Amino acid sequence: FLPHLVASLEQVDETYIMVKPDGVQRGLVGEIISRFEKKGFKLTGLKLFQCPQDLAEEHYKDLKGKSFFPKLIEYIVSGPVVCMAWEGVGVVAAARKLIGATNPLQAEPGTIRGDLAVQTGRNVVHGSDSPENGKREIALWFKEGELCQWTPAQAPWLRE
Ligand code: IDP
Ligand code: MG
Repeated sequence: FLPHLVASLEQVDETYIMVKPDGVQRGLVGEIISRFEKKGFKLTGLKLFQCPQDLAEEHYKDLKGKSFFPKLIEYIVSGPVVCMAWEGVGVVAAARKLIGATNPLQAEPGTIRGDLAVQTGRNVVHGSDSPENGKREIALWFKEGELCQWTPAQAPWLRE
């Protein structure tokens, strides 16, 4: 029982992070990538991409009934996005913390949205909300061969 518990605490997860079109237009790509890089997570996928309508709708399918859904899709396809896959122990929840609340006015200072945005409809960045959605979204946005498995040189300095 105990080894199982320890193993699950140490489980490496994956999350899909995306700089939305406003973040790209505002020149915040480097700043946003930097926050995840400095924290110590591992980048396994990265591309600038013009998202087609059907992919935006599939990505946000759980929000399909919402009144803001059409404007959300219009926003996501309005210009290029930066797609990223990040890996690490606890990366999904930690990335959500780094990103901050959905409404940037409620996001804490120090978070990406808290520091860099003012409106829910222009909140600069996406992050998966569960390990399952992390896997689902990475598979949706990246093709085979676009992801890299590698060992960062700093690995032993990040985790004992
Ligand atoms: P999250 O991005 O913090 O996970 P979700 O509730 O999953 O938030 O919503 C997805 C995205 O839809 C938000 O990041 C935001 O861009 C947009 N959105 C959510 N709620 C609203 C709203 O009330 N008005 C406009 N856009 C919204
Ligand atoms: Mg969400």
